[in-house]
Amino acid sequence: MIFDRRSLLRFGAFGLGAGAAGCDRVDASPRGQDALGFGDWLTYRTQRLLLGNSLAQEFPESAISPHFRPNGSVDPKDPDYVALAKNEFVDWRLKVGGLVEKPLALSLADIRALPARTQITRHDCVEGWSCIGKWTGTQLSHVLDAAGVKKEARFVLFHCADSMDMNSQDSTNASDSQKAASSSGGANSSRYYETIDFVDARHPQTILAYEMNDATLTIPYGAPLRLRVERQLGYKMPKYLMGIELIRDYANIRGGHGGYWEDQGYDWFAGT
Ligand SMILES: Nc1nc2c(c(=O)[nH]1)N[C@H]1C(S)=C(S)[C@@H](COP(=O)(O)O)O[C@H]1N2
Ligand SMILES: [Mo]
Repeated sequence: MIFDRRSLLRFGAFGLGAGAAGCDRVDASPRGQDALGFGDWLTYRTQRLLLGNSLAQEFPESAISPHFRPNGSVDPKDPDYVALAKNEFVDWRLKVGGLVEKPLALSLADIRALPARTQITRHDCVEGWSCIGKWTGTQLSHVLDAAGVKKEARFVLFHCADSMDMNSQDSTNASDSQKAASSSGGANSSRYYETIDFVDARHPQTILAYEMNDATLTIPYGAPLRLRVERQLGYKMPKYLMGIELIRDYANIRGGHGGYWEDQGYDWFAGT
């Protein structure tokens, strides 16, 4: 192919922008043009129009990176997470709630019992590096279907175990226990979180991964469970998952931009 997907996207934004704006068969922007800003909105509409439900490239075993770079949190110090890790996550449960018919609390065994998918994909971090890894997990859609998503839900919110202000060694303004006391949904929490729309949530390569390169997922890479959303940049793939919440809007959650890094100014839509 002459164009990679990024240049196609750029071309699309110039060449098909007006057409995308006039076509309503593709998804509308998540929060409307006003909320996203014109550039983001146009990117979102153009990407969804051009790429639809296309698959991210998958690679052969020989392409797997000998060392996959771990990034962001690599060893969460939050006491509740440390306690779960100490017991090899047997007491860990993935809570599924919000706008669902049937709230769930799934163990790792429950999740491993769901149909599995394995994919070898390239992870692109916004910092400018890429690694190829092999991921095994269950499609997020299986979990969504088990819980029964209510029709008002428009986004999937992921709650993580790791507080981002506990990553740096010199964060001395509050004790660890005080920080751990702020719930993952609280406005003052610094726990990692993310949101995705249903185009990504229902995409076949969007999996809750519990294995990497044929081994149980280890702590640097997000144990016991992390999301893979293969057509998005790395920060859209939360590690250390604790809960999934179905929501109508993310404007009233934390900084209001739909994710930890989005609240620091990154784009909500990080599609490639
Ligand atoms: N919970 C959590 N998830 C996270 C992060 C993080 O710090 N905490 N960092 C993100 C970023 S920026 C990247 S590039 C990837 C890194 O995944 P890896 O450690 O498997 O390379 O995780 C993403 N998910
Ligand atoms: Mo990243």
